[in-house]
Amino acid sequence: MECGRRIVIIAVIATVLVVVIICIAICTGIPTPLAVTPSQTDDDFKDTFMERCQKFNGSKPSRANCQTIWDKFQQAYVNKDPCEVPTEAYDPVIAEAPMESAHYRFMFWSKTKDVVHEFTGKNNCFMTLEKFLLGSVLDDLVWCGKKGSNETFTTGCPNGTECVKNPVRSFWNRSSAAFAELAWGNVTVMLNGSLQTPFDNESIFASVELKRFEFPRVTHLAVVLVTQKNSETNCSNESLQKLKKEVLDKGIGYNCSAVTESHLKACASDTVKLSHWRFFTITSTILFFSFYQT
Ligand code: N1C
Repeated sequence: MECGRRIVIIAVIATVLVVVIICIAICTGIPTPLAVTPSQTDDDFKDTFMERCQKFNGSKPSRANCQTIWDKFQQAYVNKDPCEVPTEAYDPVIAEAPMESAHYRFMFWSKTKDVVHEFTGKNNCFMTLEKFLLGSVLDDLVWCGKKGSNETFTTGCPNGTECVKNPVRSFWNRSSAAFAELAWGNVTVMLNGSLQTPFDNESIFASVELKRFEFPRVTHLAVVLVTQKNSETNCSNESLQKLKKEVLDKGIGYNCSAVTESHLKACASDTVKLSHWRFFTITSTILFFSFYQT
């Protein structure tokens, strides 16, 4: 009997202890087998947003600006069906963080993001959308909202194949449009020479950016076709001929040159080792040759 009571007391204490441990684990976010793995919370996403915003170009913009930018950004998609976010929903945040045109060369890309970033990362000669505030803050992030909730979700968000008007796709469509409207002079696009169709009508470059290039604001488009050693695609590719026609029809100049990825990577790593002047010489050489090939 005595022994039975002792077992009951031990069982009660053990149960209380387990419940307390689980409660502490849930409250502090430590994962337990019984707790549902939480998706990234609204706060985590906002923290990343604010941190990147604050770090952008040192201390600018101020914390107050980042808060306003955040407020306008999340108003675009919170409490909305994640398949019904139009590009215009981002107009207020684009207006809050405008991009400024300066004396650099505009760089566009399609299916070549990594190599482009490697190439443009260490120098300010070429400007990509991800070098502006919103592009740099949101690069590689996923977000969406849900009707009836004021939270930002980062898992279970629809992608481009599930619905076109999803928050991420609409954001890139809207900011790419703003970036292309800003572009002027000789612009460059890096396309993927490992693909059969480097110029894809469905891409943001083709459907949003190119549509906004207008002569005389944009005078020339230099296509850099990034190839591998055994790539079969070259500048005479059918899709590139369509691109050439579309560009020439607008009165904009066109040229195309194929450059191997290893060559570009070598140039990119040279930017770290070499002086700016030497890098400028290499970059200019690539661009110079690109003008004499079609
Ligand atoms: O559809 P894409 O390429 O042709 O879009 C690339 C094109 C670039 O010139 C950029 O200026 O559009 C702009 N852009 C981005 O800067 C960007 N950063 C990250 C478009 N999309 C961007 N992303 C993400 O990559 C976003 O999720 C979008 O849907 C993809 C498109 O990449 P892609 O198909 O290689």
